[in-house]
Amino acid sequence: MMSSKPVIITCAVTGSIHTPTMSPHLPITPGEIVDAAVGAAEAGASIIHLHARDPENGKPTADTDTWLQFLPDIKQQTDAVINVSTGGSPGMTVEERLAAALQLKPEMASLNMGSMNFGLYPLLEKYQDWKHEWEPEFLGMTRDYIFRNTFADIEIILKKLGDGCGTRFEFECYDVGHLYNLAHFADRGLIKPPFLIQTVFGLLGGIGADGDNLFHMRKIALKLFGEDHEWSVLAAGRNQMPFATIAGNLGGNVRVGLEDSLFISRGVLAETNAQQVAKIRRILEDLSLKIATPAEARTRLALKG
Ligand code: KMH
Ligand code: ZN
Repeated sequence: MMSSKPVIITCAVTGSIHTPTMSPHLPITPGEIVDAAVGAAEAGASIIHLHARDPENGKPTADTDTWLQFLPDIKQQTDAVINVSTGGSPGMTVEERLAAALQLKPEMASLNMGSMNFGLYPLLEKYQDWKHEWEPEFLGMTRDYIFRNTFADIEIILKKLGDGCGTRFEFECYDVGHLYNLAHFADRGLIKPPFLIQTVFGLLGGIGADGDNLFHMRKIALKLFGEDHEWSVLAAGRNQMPFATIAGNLGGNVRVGLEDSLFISRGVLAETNAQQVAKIRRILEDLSLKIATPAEARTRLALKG
């Protein structure tokens, strides 16, 4: 049965996977990140998921001062929910990944629900003529990279950021086991519903972007969390829009943005994050679905506002 609930669109504007060589449109500087976030919010995103990059070379950074160069402006210019990554980027320690969020005390932060291999090297093989030396080194590192999110790490983030700062979470689940990890923390009373469950498809190391997997993740999330969760979907690369379209039509929420795909259609780079938000909004509205406002997202996710 199709839900009539408005679809919450999250836009992840820059991330820490793509590098400057891959697209001239990837937001890098604080000004570019502000413009990307404001444009995405104006196009219909009610949540903006953020990472910081070194303005000089685009490398993902954990430096809180860099965050402070764009976050206040985004808050001032939009009503969107700010979601700060605690996933950071390959190579950062868990402490580094958490540092900015602990100071910024955002309404939302991402929380990755299990350790996994994280392979970016297929991207490495697609590009040449790198703009910066760090890019091939960074992508090559993921031939043997473990994205660390142990039970103890997760518990620390829940306590320090959740209990300590009133931040609520986008629970990133890259495979079926991550849903059970989340249920474990719910059973222990360390998290309270409603849970925003971001099911992630198509990253090497996580569950593949196969339609059967989408339905399976949805089914298990429903079994484990029932009415206590808001289901959302992101798929990397070319599966971004098809998966978001299916999720929206199944009563789910969606995430788009240049963090997850650099493209607007086959072989065509997105020039802005807003283009991707506008596209999924258009598709969903054409299918008679409504788009959630930031106020609706805050209520449904029980955010501190
Ligand atoms: N890069 C995404 C697939 C995080 O920032 O904590 C997942 C993500 C992780 O957004
Ligand atoms: Zn992220």
